[in-house]
Amino acid sequence: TRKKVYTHSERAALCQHPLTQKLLTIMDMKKTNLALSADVTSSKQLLSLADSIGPYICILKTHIDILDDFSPDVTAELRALADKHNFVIFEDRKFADIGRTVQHQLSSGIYHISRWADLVNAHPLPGPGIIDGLKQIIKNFIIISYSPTEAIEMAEANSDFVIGYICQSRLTDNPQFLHMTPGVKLVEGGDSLGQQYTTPEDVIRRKTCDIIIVGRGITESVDPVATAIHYQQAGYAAYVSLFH
Ligand code: BMP
Repeated sequence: TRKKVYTHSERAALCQHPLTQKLLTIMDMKKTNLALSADVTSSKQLLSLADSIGPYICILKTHIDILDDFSPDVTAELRALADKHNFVIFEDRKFADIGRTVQHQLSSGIYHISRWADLVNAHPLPGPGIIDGLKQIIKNFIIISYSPTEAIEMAEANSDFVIGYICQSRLTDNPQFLHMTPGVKLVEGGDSLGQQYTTPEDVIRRKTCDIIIVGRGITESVDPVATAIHYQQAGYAAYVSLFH
């Protein structure tokens, strides 16, 4: 467990990175630690989710390459919605190559990720070159912590760029780094392809992570907006309970 638990606004004041400050301020103002993983294959559906659920989230997480009907208008529209509802766009690209290749993957191709994403993520496995490559093109990224030792080392060495981790439990007491956890549902369980779910309460209270990432728990529910509000409330109540 952590030695000291900071509120979102206390942490915003402690953090140096502008995007971390922005995110923590959004979390504080909108009372949400919910990230929506909008894993749909239709652009219309993606934009509709972003607009209707935008008021309740701090982050919209995308997999832009799963859209069947991608066009640059979609990302322009997403940017407008991010400004309208005040959320951060995180493209879950999981970069994992040498520096020069990830630079191309980030700025070129069909998606031009660096033009519209606030945040991307990378595996620590390729070593420091991946960070150096990404750094020259985008200001913000997070590290996926399947190998925690390497992830922490890389994050600490690049705290001007790395804003946090994708992980299943808190890796470090350093309040500068946000911990974001996927595999969250209101009811524990799994899917038929190996996904394991834990609850908002477990992620925020027991594992002391900062942000819950929820996909199908919301997108496949009968009423996604009402369900998103439910996750927002469950996640935020767990955060508030840390101070009681
Ligand atoms: P869902 O809540 O529908 O299971 O979606 C989880 C989302 O989080 C997916 O977009 C997936 O790519 C992502 N994710 C994950 O599930 N586990 C990881 O270890 C890393 C991820 O990015």
